[in-house]
Amino acid sequence: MNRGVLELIDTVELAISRSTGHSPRDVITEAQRRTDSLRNRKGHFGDVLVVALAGGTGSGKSSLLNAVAGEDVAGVSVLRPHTQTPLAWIPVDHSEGVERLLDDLEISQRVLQDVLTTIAFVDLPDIDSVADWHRQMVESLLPHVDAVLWVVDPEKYHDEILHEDFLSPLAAFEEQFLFALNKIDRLSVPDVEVVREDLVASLRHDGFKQPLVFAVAANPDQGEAKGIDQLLEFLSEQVDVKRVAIGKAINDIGAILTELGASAEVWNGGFVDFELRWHHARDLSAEELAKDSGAAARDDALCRLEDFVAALAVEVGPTLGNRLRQDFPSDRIEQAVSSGLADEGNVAAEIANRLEAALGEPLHQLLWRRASFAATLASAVVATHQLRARHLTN
Ligand SMILES: Nc1nc2c(ncn2[C@@H]2O[C@H](COP(=O)(O)OP(=O)(O)OP(=O)(O)O)[C@@H](O)[C@H]2O)c(=O)[nH]1
Ligand SMILES: [Mg+2]
Repeated sequence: MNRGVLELIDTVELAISRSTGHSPRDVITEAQRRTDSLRNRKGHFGDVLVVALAGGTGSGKSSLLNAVAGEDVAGVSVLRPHTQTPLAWIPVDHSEGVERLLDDLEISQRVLQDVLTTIAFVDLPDIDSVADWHRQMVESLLPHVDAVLWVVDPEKYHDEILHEDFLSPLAAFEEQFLFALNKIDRLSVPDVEVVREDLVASLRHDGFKQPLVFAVAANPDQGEAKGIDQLLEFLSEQVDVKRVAIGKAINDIGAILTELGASAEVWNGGFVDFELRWHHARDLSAEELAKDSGAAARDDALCRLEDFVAALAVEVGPTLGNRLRQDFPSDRIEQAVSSGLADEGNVAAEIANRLEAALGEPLHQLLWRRASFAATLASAVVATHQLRARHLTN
């Protein structure tokens, strides 16, 4: 799915770039604006919700992944730091888009899972001890993943590096951030809420408006993990939210294409018999002029060719129509007729050749550009229908 939507956006952009001169300028500008906003949409453009786990060393990122998985997929250790290279835990049945995303992020450790069919987790090394792990890395992750789950523990949730180097400068990405206060088994029950509120307060201080904090115990010293179900419940709701957003994006692409096509009147296919009709008008004029090059015959030829251009201008819609009228005014057509009769003893074939060079070729070029625009548009429309069908059946 990921690949589908992004490739479709590429095709839409190609259609937009080819629409110049065929669709009105304001329609093109609006189509470009809407396409840009689709491209700038945050997160992974696919049917799997991709969540990255970030945080300080020992906060419990790998333990959280293991708790979600119900088995040990990620190495956990009391020795710090532990996770050295990122690990992706992805649904067995994932789209090619997920592979591409992991390739882009250079994540080669991939564990396939059939526990959560629509959620993938990426366990990252800690933010404080890996030498080249810096804020830019989180920033570069953000357009690819749907969410970053920051895992903190009750001892280090005030950590300066975490707040000053990461969270505060990235507060604008609040929509994509979630927080897990881990190791709540180390706190008394009333203290869990106190610490949670204190964390919320420091996140507000960092610039977050409504930070979302889940209290969990991924790997408690005693007993079962806590709070994982609530976290997963929330993430599955996000899967639905995301599906709706992608459905909207596909519909929006459909609307952009329809408007581009309608404003250029390319749907009626009225220009496809151009060659045939042009040859007819050209050859008939050439034959008559070869027989008689007097003023009346010239007027007849002029009228026939003018009618041809005028009819074409109506069929190709207002934008290209105006261009045709502008580029092929009466005096240009008159000149073409005169140039067709430049030599003494003209024969029809030669006149036809000269009419072809003076009118046929330039008209052909304009229409060829329109045909390639129409073809790009048509293939994008077909791809949109296919994608919508796939999205609805998924
Ligand atoms: N008491 C308690 N200990 C936990 C909990 N979650 C994790 N731990 C312990 O915390 C330690 C660190 O856990 P990890 O999961 O390796 O932490 P990490 O964030 O992946 O650390 P790095 O890979 O170094 O970044 C381990 O000894 C875990 O057993 C929890 O909920 N409660
Ligand atoms: Mg780890």
